[in-house]
Amino acid sequence: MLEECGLAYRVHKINIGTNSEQFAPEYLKINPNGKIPGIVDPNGPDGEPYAMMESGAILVYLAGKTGRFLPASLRGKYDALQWLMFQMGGVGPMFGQAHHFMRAKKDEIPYGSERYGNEAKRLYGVMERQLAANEFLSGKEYTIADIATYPWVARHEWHRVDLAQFPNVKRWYDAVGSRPAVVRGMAVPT
Ligand SMILES: N[C@@H](CCC(=O)N[C@@H](CS)C(=O)NCC(=O)O)C(=O)O
Repeated sequence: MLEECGLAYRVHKINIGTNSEQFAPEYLKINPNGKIPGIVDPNGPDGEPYAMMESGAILVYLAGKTGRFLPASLRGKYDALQWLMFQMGGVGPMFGQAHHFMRAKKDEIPYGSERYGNEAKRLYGVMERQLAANEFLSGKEYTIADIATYPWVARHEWHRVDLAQFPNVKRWYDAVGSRPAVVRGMAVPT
């Protein structure tokens, strides 16, 4: 989103693998939930620094700040917010759980892999139907819903989904992934 909007930013890498950096008192002031991402806008709503957690809220904030990627029409706006929340409540947590059971555990727990792997595939089915009828997730426009969802679909191999089975998701994935700002954003922080 920062790349798409051409906003200047500084990246602070937080290693969530050691179970410590995300819980450091300084970081908890930015994200009290101890998770990534978190941002600090030095020029917040009142001109003072403003810290934020929760990627969906951050995207809505940046869309409001820049006037980009959240349609102005009420229908377009609420369509985009629905699909943003679909990511926040479905794609993010379910794919994340699939990764936990399929990748992070030393000894794979088949029940967890099956449960979250099946749920991931079901969510791809929902996106497939939506993208068969629409160019982007919430309609004709590229929005913060697409920006939020793309990085999770970029990990389809981790949750063992073959994009060949979801041709419209694949078409959308290739189109979003070819945007220069997305290429730059996906290369952060390395
Ligand atoms: N709903 C949150 C989810 C944040 C989240 O779960 N972040 C994960 C990485 S994808 C994390 O920081 N995990 C580290 C931990 O739980 O200790 C958002 O969208 O910002």
